[in-house]
Amino acid sequence: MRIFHDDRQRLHAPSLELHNGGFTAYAETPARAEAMLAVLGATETPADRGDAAIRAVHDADYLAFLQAAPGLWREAGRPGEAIPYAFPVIGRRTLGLTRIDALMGRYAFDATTPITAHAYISSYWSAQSALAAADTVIGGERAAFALCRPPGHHAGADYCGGYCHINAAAVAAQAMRDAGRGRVAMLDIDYHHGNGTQDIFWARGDVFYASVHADPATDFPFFWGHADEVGDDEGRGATLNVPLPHGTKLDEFRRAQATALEAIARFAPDALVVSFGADTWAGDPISHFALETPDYAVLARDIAACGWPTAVVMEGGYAVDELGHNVASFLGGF
Ligand code: OKP
Ligand code: ZN
Repeated sequence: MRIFHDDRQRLHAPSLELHNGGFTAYAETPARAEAMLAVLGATETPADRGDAAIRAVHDADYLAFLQAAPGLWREAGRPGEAIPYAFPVIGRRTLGLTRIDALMGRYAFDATTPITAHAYISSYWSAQSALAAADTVIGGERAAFALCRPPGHHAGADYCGGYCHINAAAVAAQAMRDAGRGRVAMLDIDYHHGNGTQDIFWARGDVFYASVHADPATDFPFFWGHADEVGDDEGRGATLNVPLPHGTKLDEFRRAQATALEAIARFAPDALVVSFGADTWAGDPISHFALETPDYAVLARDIAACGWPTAVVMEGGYAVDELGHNVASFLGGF
């Protein structure tokens, strides 16, 4: 399987994150990509397809902000990484504020996603890797892998959060649509619900979003991913959420994925984008499922058996030492 990755995806390297009331080492590190590269072997550098496909998913003012934020932070006299702390929650106007802290809150939904000087460039190339995988699949290959890092599925059209700034999987799905694939499905099997992807396609009937994830009653991102969220307007019925409890093992996860695949089959997609996270692994430091390394091959075989041209986009997975093996197991299943 062709694998796409660009070195610039490893520039973004926040130092700390707010975790359970204190600061701990940032979990989403460049070492994650290095661990995958060490096991997977040869990768290809994606071509630069420009930002039109990114603009097809994200708002222009948000993308301008992502690029300006590190400079505004420095101009405000701040050391280190730009981190928000005040948010215009539902009901507050976003106003025309220009203070960096107001902008940070306006364009983020959490405080765990610093905008470093390299956040945009790393996320840009992560999206380019996803676009290369999408093009490969559109070109006739059965499957391709975008070794994305930073992840993307928590980023919405105009917000960052959950370690994500640009939604590479959504960019890939939209690119497939724009290349003439009439119906595109997305299967998100990261431990966390992909709230950004869900929001982006919430009111659209041409892109189906199905997610299997930890119950947001107990897990990040809390405010999305509940079973009664099914989409709206043209998109009503084109969103499916299957929340699962802590401790979930292969059998239960596989049944939930089968429910998602059956719904996708009824949608009858022309192509599939998989948001794959290995943070469902039993030893993941920030998650609470109990999948084992060989289980990923089982899940991948179930997906491959559906026969849809499939672009796999990497999302989470924070047990760095096992990450490469878990990803290799999954890709081997194809
Ligand atoms: C990104 B992806 C705070 C706990 C949760 C955000 C988790 C983002 C996961 N330290 N922080 O879906 O793997
Ligand atoms: Zn995750």
